Amino acid sequence: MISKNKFQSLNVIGLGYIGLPTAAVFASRKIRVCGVDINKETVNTINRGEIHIVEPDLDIAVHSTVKEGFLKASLTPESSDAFIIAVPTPFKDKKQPDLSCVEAAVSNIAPVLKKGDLIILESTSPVGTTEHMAKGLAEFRSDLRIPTLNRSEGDFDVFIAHCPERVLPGRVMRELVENARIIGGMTKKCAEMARELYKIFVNGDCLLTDVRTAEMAKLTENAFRDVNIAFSNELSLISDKIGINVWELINLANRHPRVNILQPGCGVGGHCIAVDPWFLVSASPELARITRVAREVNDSKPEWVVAKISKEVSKMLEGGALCSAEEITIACFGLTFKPDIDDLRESPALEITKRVAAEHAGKVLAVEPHIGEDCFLGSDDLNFFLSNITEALEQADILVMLVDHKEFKSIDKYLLSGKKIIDTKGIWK
Ligand code: SAJ
Repeated sequence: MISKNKFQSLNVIGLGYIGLPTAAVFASRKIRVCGVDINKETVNTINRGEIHIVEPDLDIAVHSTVKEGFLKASLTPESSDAFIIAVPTPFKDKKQPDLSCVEAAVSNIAPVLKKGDLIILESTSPVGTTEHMAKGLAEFRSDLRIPTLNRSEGDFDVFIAHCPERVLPGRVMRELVENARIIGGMTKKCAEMARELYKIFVNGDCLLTDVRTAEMAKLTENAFRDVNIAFSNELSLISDKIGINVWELINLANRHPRVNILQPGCGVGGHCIAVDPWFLVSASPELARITRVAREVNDSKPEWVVAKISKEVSKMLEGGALCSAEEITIACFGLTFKPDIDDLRESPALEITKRVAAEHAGKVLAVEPHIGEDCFLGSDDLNFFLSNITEALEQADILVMLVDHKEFKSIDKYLLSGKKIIDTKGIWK
């Protein structure tokens, strides 16, 4: 059945972890979607009905929507009823936001815009980015009346909104549909138009607000999680020093009806939690004090893990069973930025493994069941050996648990006996 919605066609700019699933879900609701990406290989892969990232159920959605003709990929945008921008917003030197991908997307869509179009920024952005984007569009298209200020009033030719994505990698296809959605409009009408678009597939509540509040809400959510994880990482350092099992400690504390501490680990990675809080800090350095310290605590955890491994090596040598560090093999379990995904972006586990391999005189193995060896082919800075679970358990003297993938949780405990274990996730305790 063809949708009766005002929106029959859509461009999604950026076909990454958010853009591609979003494009596929709209296309599965019979909207004609043109996904735009700067990477030719990505475009070709999608046009073959295949995907370039790992996300449960995404392959099925892309395959069927491409086959039915509702989804296609292209290097350039085309005229449509709505545009969703889902490009990266990383930070550059000194933790300052890098908006160059948003700016490039704006200059790409500007020529094809027409009266009545809706433009949505989905990328997580510092407060003020949607207005910056609108001003950019207004410069390119002085023939269109474009709202450029938060809470603008009056009649305009195009509608602009910020609707941050909030889905969790690994559960994207489900969360896209089920999660509540924050919709910030440059005007009230802009927010209402954006709600009409998202209601095509969103079953959760659509919560309308202005663009600045929507931008700030997304940063707040990720900074809140970062601060909570930083607290758990701080507890893990204190507990280690005084000989307490931090996971037992947190489990007990969390039995209080109003306490919910997250889990410590080897650090915080990914392209969101490890990045977005800096947008708050860079906007108000003198005010965002807890946010900054939390970032620093989480960012310093990998260093602590590396030092702990090095201490374990020294202890083994002092024990006298081995003469030199070269005889000691270390196996690091997990390289991705969190469990059960294939994403290495900002991964503290990868950083730790590389650093250990650079500093340790003996062999360093890495076990990562979610990444194929070809991913590392041609990489000049690969200074460790890729291994599998059995080989690593046989060869290594020190086992370092970095990422609690389900494959590692099910390792028989007797296979770990006799090994020195550094468990940053508390699964082999
Ligand atoms: N981590 C811990 N301890 C925990 C939970 C996570 O150390 O208890 C670590 C993970 O190992 C990982 C990092 O934090 O290295 C981030 O993982 P995550 O699962 O907390 O978050 P992301 O980056 O995958 O997704 C987050 C989510 N935000 C919130 O939960 C507030 C998601 O909903 C957002 O859509 C996403 O950021 C985003 O795109 O901004």
